[in-house]
Amino acid sequence: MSDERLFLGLDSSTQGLKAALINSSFEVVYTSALNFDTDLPEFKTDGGAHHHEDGLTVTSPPIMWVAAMDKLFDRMKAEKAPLGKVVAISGSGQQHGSVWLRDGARDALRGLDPAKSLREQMAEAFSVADSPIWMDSSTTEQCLMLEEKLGGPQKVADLTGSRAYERFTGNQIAKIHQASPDKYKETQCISLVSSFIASMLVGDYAPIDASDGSGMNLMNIRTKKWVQEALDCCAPDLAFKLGDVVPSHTPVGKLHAYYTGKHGFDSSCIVIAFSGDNPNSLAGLRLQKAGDIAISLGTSDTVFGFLAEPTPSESEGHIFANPVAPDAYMALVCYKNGSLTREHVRDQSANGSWEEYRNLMTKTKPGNGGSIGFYIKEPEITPPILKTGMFRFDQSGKPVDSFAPEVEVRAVLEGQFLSMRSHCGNIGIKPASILATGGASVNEAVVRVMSDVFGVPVFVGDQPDSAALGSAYRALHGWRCVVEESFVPFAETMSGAPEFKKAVDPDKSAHSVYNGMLAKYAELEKKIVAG
Ligand code: XUL
Repeated sequence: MSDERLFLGLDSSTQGLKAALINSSFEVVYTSALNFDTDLPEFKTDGGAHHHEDGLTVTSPPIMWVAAMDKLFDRMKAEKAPLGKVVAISGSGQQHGSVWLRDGARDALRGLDPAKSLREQMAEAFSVADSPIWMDSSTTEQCLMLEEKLGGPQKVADLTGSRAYERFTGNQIAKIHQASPDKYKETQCISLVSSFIASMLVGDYAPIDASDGSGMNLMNIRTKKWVQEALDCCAPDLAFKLGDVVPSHTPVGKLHAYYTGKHGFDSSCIVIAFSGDNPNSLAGLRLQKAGDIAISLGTSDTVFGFLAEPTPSESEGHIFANPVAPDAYMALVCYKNGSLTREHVRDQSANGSWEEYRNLMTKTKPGNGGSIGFYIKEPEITPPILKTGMFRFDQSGKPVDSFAPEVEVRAVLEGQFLSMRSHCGNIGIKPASILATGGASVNEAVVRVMSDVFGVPVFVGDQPDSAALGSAYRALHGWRCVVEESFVPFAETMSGAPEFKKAVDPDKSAHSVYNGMLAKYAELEKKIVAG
């Protein structure tokens, strides 16, 4: 195995930095992780971030991300990770966060000296010491400005894939430009977290990739070029500071000599463009063609979809450029009411027992006799429902105060998946098969309803650290494209990867019952959204 080639995926997330090394048979041969709060306590972060007093501003010190690289690479070397066999590296960054580099940063990157730490050498590189991250929601004013300038939220969504969102980088840039014009002026390059980590590896400014670039409200998702009107609305000379967008499989340079001497990497190792954590998770979940979708069932539920033709919407989800297929798209739809809401219903109606829950489910039929429920324990994002509560309707659409326990346990699952089907359909997701991941994916009652509502088979498999693993897959994919001197389909690169296990096939008659319920569900939902 001495000539075995390895591929490294790094994931700079909100809370820490992870590494996953895979071989060409997709086996994970080494992993490592560090946590910003506990491994770098001097930055005094909470969950990797600083939450400011206004309750809206959330930032992280970019020098902490630099220090984390020193620490992780030193640890990997000490643990004798076979870094000399790594032929390509790619990676992931929490989406939307920005890194502001001043004049002189490029020289520091180019001249990285293995006798010193990255932290020492990058200490003076930042024009903004506190990078805004995705948890920041302080830019409502800038979002309204952008929507007004571009012709409304749907117009912004049509152009950039999402309506203006507070955490999206363009709005964050506009805020910093307005609040600190001097800092803006001093800035030579604005990177995303993803492209910044890649910059440290290649020792130069690495470009933003199209998939993570879609989380900025600045890039045309179809042409993958900056929308000049959006740039002009945010700040002057922005195109220059952002540089050009590249497809996600692009090699962005050779690994800088800093890492060969210091950590034992081979000098031929290349770096493939880094991307956002959600795009990398799409790759890590091995979604390969239009119609592949994954539903991650966790505290919040997230739907990842691979799609050929998007229909962006001002009211639901995000469309990004696809990280593994330059002509395709990915959709991301997040729900706040996920496992905690399902567990709340289990606790109220099934004595906290999933077994009792499953027994209760057998007492009702798909479609629940026409009863429909909306379980909004937390203010919901998809669709936006701020007023929390449980809203139940009988078969004639009349509000009722409660359901019998056997109706209640079915209503929450049917409601959640009808909502997913309806909103995912609105933005162009047409599932051919579903991969269910996350805690609740082992629950048969849950995957049965999921399969019947969507009318497609459901596969299951837990994929922990999907962003780091997806980065390693993308390193392999990008490397194959370089070796073959042309684009190789991701599916071809991934052939031979382990298959996920099929959990259920849809029941045709149950599916047709759900088809008949969709319109009624959407109509009731409209009423709830309207308050
Ligand atoms: C996606 C988003 C988060 C971050 C978390 O739009 O804001 O998922 O990417 O890392």
